[in-house]
Amino acid sequence: MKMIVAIVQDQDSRRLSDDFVEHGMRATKLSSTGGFLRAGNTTFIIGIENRRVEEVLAVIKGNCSTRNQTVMNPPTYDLSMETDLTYPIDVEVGGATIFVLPIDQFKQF
Ligand code: 2BA
Repeated sequence: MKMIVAIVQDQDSRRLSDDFVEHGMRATKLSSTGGFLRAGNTTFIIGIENRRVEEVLAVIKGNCSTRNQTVMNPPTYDLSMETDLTYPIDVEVGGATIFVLPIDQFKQF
């Protein structure tokens, strides 16, 4: 068994959630916040048999789009503060950031 952790954009989360149900894939949906943009996103936790991992990844891929977002004041690690941060920058966000983890045990009581 594997655990898939998928971070997706809020705009894609409803459709993805519906598709998980339609495909008989059990998922938990968490509200999360991106560390860079500090904007809301959605994290799904999916416990799934090894043989269905690729199927889950295909469902995620089919529902998540890449989008450009403009940030006015990106956070900086420049401690000298010499950089002018008032200009907008474009970042490409998503479709989905995915981690596939091994599971030692799965129990439900
Ligand atoms: P955020 O951290 O808000 O990042 C949003 C987008 O900003 C990223 O899109 C990336 O294009 C850009 N970005 C992030 N950190 C950056 C940096 N230090 N410098 C320049 N640009 C940067 P994605 O890569 O598609 O990530 C979307 C969201 O997925 C992230 O939101 C974060 O919540 C999560 N994520 C991405 N990589 C992760 C990782 N290695 N570990 C945990 N969460 C991750």
